Amino acid sequence: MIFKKLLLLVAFSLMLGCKSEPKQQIVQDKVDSKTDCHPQGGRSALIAGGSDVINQHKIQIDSNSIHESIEKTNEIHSDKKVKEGVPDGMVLINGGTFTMGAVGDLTLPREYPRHPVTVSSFYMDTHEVTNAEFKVFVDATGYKTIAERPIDWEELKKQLPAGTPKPPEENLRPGSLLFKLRPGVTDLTNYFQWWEWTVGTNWKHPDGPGSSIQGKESHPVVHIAYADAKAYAQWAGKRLPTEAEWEYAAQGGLKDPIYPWGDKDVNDTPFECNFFQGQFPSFNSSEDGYLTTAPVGSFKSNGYGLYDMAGNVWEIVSDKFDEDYYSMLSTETPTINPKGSYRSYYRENNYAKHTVIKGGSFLCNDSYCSSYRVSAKMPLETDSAMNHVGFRCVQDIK
Ligand SMILES: [Ca+2]
Ligand SMILES: [Ca+2]
Repeated sequence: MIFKKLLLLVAFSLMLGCKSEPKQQIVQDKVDSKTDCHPQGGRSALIAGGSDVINQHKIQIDSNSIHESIEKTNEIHSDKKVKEGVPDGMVLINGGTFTMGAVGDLTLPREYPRHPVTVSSFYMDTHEVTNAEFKVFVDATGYKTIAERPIDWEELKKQLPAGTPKPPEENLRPGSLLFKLRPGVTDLTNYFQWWEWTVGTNWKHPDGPGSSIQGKESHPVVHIAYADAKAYAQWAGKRLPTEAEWEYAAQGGLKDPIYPWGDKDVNDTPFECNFFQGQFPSFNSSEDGYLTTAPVGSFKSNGYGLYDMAGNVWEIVSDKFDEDYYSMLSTETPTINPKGSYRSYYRENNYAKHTVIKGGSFLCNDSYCSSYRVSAKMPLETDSAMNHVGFRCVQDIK
């Protein structure tokens, strides 16, 4: 299969006449009407039949409820500097105050308003959790990921509009969401087109049934849902980062950078991260060397020694996704160690619960969400896993 893909890529390169010359990237227009590349509703919507299920039943939300019962966490801020005892595979992120939210001109409303945030010091994994690392956890505990478990229709339908018909039994077998290149697709406003509910897909079979992680031990683990990431973190004596910790760390000590490496355009070579070149979603030229995941640490680290804070795979953080969350916070006084909104709120689909994911993936490019930006974020249904979503952990300083 991989060989076949390589052949196709070579054929495309020859057709484009750019085999031995520097490649001119195809620059797509930005899609204004849509902002996310994920299907609204995650696996529940795909299993139940696609975009119509969600779009015909949009919930009207009372905007007055947005400002109710805001929960802020005002823990004692610690900026103590620890020089010794950094756990293996982690770096110390010294706490501080930064401005969180929108930087650059490809931002989304959910990234506003910019607001000051203070985070305490913590340790952070230098790289996304790999297949090899996740296997140690599974071997030790027998843990089965969400994507490996049978689906209970009674639970699933709670995340769908009332009256949604039960899908065929074969769709309720364990599986995950798999991105499929769609040659010829030019309408980018329906992101159900390039995601498929694929039975038999999970972290051990990341590209679908029959695929494996052999030879991908150092690639980030994928098809991880929120509960899976939390379970791993707990077992490892760690936890998931808050979005504020993640964004602070991604800045790498720079002041208001667009990307973890600064403001150099993501499309300028040499590439700084694993993202999508070509024509989304029809043709991935993989000029950066990677069609899907790359081994962790294949690109330069940011100023804090953190790899792949942009691209490769999205990273699950602990905050609930609420696109109006930042409007609840002070723009004058730093919020100390914010842990996210009290509620999950995503206008496109408020049936499911969503968590925040950060950093973008090998599927991101400027024509869509440009989510390799430090301040970018997307929602992920808490019961859904995908082949471009993984995570990394942090640890408190004792
Ligand atoms: Ca790539
Ligand atoms: Ca990443």
